[in-house]
Amino acid sequence: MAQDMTLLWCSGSPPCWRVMIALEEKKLQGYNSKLLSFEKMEHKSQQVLDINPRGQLPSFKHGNIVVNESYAACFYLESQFKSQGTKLIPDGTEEQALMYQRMFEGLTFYDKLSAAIFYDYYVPEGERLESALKRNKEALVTELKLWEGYLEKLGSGSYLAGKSLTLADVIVFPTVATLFIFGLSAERYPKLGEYYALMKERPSVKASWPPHWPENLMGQDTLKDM
Ligand SMILES: N[C@@H](CCC(=O)N[C@@H](CS)C(=O)NCC(=O)O)C(=O)O
Repeated sequence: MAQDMTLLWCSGSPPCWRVMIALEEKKLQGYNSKLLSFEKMEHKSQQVLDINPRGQLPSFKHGNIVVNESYAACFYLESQFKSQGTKLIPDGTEEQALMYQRMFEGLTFYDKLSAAIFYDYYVPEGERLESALKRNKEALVTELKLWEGYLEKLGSGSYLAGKSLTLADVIVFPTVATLFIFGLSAERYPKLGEYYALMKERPSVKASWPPHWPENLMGQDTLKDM
């Protein structure tokens, strides 16, 4: 069924991972999956540019339809395959509102994470400032406290918008996983730690786990003092 779908992606990219989790949850296994190398600049190859003029990953095609933006691809998959696999948009008014709220706050969360851990990638060498990196890390701490509070309010074993998995989890979980891979302490952020553990067990997450994240990368300590 998914043979007419193609996903170009790179390992460890939260935007790519969102789409992969959505495909798994919607039972769309069997799509054409092409792992590209960021280091080799394959995201700027003709193969990508033909689908995505921005030269970014994910790049996603279903038949002749192109939906590259990760949020858009997740919404598209849910609306095209509504009755297949996990229902990702809840019917309940409150749960649905919370899902929308959290998934779009997820953009800010991802920006704050990126500014703290990919600082050297985004800022050229001569323009880097210790004070700016410190400020970015402080902004991430403020953000982390917000999400810790959201999860605390929902209670143990909850997903981001309530008792069931929704698009908010599909979209925000890769950000949370990246935090822990980069050394965030589950002792300091126990609710986020619990949520990470809950999501890690989902077959969709296991099936799409970034291949370059073996256990031996867990020692990364960029965020250990946050
Ligand atoms: N808004 C896009 C962002 C995609 C994105 O930034 N992808 C990164 C990989 S994580 C990329 O391809 N960066 C290369 C570039 O921007 O040139 C989405 O959510 O799909």
